[in-house]
Formats: sequence, C-alpha cells, structure tokens
Amino acid sequence: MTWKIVIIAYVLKISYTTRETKTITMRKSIVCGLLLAAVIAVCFDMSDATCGHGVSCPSGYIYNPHSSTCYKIVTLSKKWDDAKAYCEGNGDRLAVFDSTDSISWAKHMRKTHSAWKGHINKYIWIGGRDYHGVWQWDGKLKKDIVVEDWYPQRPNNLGGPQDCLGLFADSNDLKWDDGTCNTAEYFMCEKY
Ligand SMILES: [Ca+2]
Repeated sequence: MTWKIVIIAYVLKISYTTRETKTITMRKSIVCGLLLAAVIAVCFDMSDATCGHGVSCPSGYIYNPHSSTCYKIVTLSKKWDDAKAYCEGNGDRLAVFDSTDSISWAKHMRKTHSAWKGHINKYIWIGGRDYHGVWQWDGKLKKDIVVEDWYPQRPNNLGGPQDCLGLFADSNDLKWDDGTCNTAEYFMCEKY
C-alpha cells in the first residue's frame, strides 16, 4: 500500500511540475510576445529610417533602397544656402545622389511617383556645390562628386558663376545643371 501511495505522490508531483513548467513557458511566451509587439509599435510610431533599415520614412519622404535613406521635394522656393539650412534644420541634408542607381531612382520617381511627378519640370536644388573649381557633395564629409549626370554642355556658368547643383528637366530628360546659387528654387532634402 505504501509503495502505491509513493507512486501516486510521484505521479502527482510530475504532473504538477509539468503544469508549472508549462505555465512558466506560457508566461515567458506572453512576455516575449508583448515585448515584440512593443518594439514593432515603437517602430511604426517612429515611422522613420531607424527601424527596418529605413524601409519606412517620415510622412512626405520617399525611401530610396539604393542609399537606404529618405528623400523629400520641398515645395518652397529658396536660395541654395537657405535650402541647405532648411534641410539641416530638420536633421536632413540637401539631397546627395552619389551612385548611378540612386540617380536613376530619382529620375524614375520624378516621372512616376504621385508626390513627385507634378514637379517633373521644376528646377530643384540638390546638395552639390562647386568649391573653387571642384564639385563636391556638401555636408560633413564634403566629398568630391565622382558619379555625375550633367546635362550636355554643363556645367556652363551661364550668365556668371553658377556654383550650385540643380536637377534640370528638359523634355523630361532629367539631368544636372550648374545653377546660380542666389536663385530661389524648390529643393530636395534627404534624411540620412
Ligand atoms: Ca548652368
């Protein structure tokens, strides 16, 4: 009889332990699930380039998979320096396109994306500048522009020094032009 009681007690102990383990496992799963949900919620709420390698951008910005950054055409007319200050004031920079893929992407977006195609024929400042005869991307790095996409016969310094870089459209052929920095134009910011 005693040994039966011992066996029953043992079985009950195992049963209780298993249930306890299951409960703990379940609790752990719930906690993990809640944490994951919280992280996802924060990512969606931030909705910027810090989550998922920039798959989502802030409202009004378009994600460029080639640079993993976000771009926005700002429909305010500003001189190049003021445009640069505006972008930087928002934690952005004037747009940089330093690869053929990014340049092609921008052309494609201006022709097809609902937010950009309305500006297909607008002159738009981007982040390049002629510093003493060397075209460079502005910003902290100030690196030389290596990959180029100039419109034919550009840069041409038409009517005087033209030291700032603009996206120029002619018959929908979107290319680069050297523009007069003090001319007020739309511009493009990049969240990087
Ligand atoms: Ca020019």
